[in-house]
This record gives sequence, C-alpha cells and structure tokens, in this order.
Amino acid sequence: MSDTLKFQLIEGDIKSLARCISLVENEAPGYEAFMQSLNTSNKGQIIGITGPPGAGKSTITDALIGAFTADNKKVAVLCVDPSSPFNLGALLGDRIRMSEWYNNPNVYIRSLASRGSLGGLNPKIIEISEIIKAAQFDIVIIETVGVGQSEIEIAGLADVTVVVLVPESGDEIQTMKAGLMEIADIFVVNKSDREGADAFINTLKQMLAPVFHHKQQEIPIVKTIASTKEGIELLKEKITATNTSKVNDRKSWLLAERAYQLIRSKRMQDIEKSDLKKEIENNEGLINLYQFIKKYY
Ligand SMILES: Nc1nc2c(ncn2[C@@H]2O[C@H](COP(=O)(O)OP(=O)(O)O)[C@@H](O)[C@H]2O)c(=O)[nH]1
Ligand SMILES: [Mg+2]
Repeated sequence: MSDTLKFQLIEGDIKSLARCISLVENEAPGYEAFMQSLNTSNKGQIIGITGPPGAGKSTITDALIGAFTADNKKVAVLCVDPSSPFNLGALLGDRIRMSEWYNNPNVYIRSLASRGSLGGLNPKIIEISEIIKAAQFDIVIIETVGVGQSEIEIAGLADVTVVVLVPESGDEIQTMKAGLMEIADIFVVNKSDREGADAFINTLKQMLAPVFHHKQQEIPIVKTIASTKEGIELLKEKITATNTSKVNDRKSWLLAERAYQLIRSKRMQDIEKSDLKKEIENNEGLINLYQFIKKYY
C-alpha cells in the first residue's frame, strides 16, 4: 500500500478511502504496516445504531446523515446486516435515498459482510473504522440489526450506542435481554406517529428505572418520526452531548479479542486475553491495535 494512497486517504479522498478499506479487508501486502502508520488518536465519533428489523434504523441513519452534513460534518455509514450483506439498496431502505448522498464528498457509505469472527460484526470492522477516521471523518455510523450478538459487540466499538424501538416493541422489551438495556446510551422510540407511543415511552421509563439507578445517570429517550425527520435534530444533539472519551469494559474486551485473534494468527503460543485487556486499559484506550500487537509476534 503506497505512500501516495495513504496521503490521499488522509486528505479525505473518497476513492482512496474505498481502496484502502478493500486492500485491508483483503490483507493486501503491506496492510499491517499501513495500519501501524495510521494516527489513531484522530477525533471522530462512532455511533452504533441497533434495534429490531424494520424499526427504522436505516431511515434514522439517512436523516442523521442530513443533520450532520448540514453542520459541515463528514459522515460515514457502515451497514452490517447478516441477512443481506451485499444489498446496500435493501439495507438503506431504497436506492433513491442512497443516491442522494452518492456524489457528496462528505458522505461515505459502505455495506459490510458479517462473517461472524467478532460475533455478528465484520472481522475487520475495527480496522475499517480507523481508516475512515484517518480520512478525517467526524462521524461513523454503524447500523447493525439487533438480533444475535452484533448489538452487544457494537457497544464495544461505538462511542455512542443508540437502540431504536417502536411503539409496538412493548412485548419485546418485556423479554429484552438485559444486555440490550445496558448497552444503550440513548433510546429512540421511532414511528411515534403510531398509536401508543407515549404509553410505550412510559413503560420503557419504568423498565429503565433500575438501569438509571445503576448507571447513576438518565438515559435519554428520544421520540422520532424518522420518515418525516421529526426528532432527528434532538437525537443529533443527544448524540453530540454524549461523552465519547470514556474507555468502557466492553471496548477493552473487544480490542483484546481482536488483538488476540491477530496475535494468534501469527503464532501459536499461549497468550491470555485478560492480560491483553489489562494492558489495553493501561493504554487508556488510545491504542493503535497494530502497533500494540507488534511486540507479540
Ligand atoms: N410510520 C412510520 N414509518 C417509518 C418511520 N420510520 C421509518 N418508517 C418506515 O419503516 C420501514 C422500515 O424502515 P427501515 O429504516 O428500513 O428499518 P430498519 O430495518 O430498522 O433499517 C420503511 O418502510 C420506512 O419508511 C416512522 O417514523 N413512521
Ligand atoms: Mg436497515
């Protein structure tokens, strides 16, 4: 991977960004040195958006692209959907919405296959996020379907995790895994044009009371009608207001897991994941994964 390509990436050139991601995904010669050379202390907020199929995640993502770009921010979207990994049209609702952003140099959209090595997430999603941030993107939105493991994993990667529900999710939250409750930094009740939205919000508040108590802070609940963009500005504000500098346990575990996989692919020696996690925590999260693992080779 050439210096010219890296230079163009850092300049924010979209074509070079796409090329870098493909080369890293395919482990092209020199990709590790390339990853080591990236400045990972770049700012840039990773927003995870998860929730059941059809809740409106893609519609919200689309509206958020509009809201953030209106603030002159560069926005990248990664769609992770195990059911249709290659059909970006289906993932983003429809191709017409997609094409609105297609020629915008401040927007980058990519669909990722999930191959399951990090739960439901793409095995190179950490790398891909770093490359996007290196291209000076301010916002990386990762849309995952809230079934299976991916929604829990996404919370490790995301600085802010948004869980999208709809008024009909009543039964769902009664049986919702505690995990999904715990990972949310923000809840969105979308499709609030439908009946029962306020009643649902009250139920949700009651369900969350013990979690509030545990976290010692309220988790915002934002009411939206994504299809008309109602509530999207408020959602954007809540996202922006969420403290992103925290190093959480899930993030350390996710990085340790990935470091472990990378080291194991190089050597068969025993290495403890929990030791890696401790070391990552001592680095306060400001870690270039590929520099970090070098000494273990
Ligand atoms: N009535 C209503 N429909 C919505 C709203 N937001 C999204 N939709 C529709 O719900 C369907 C599923 O939305 P989509 O964003 O693809 O859901 P996803 O599977 O969670 O990504 C689409 O037909 C949207 O147009 C909303 O606020 N109200
Ligand atoms: Mg979708």
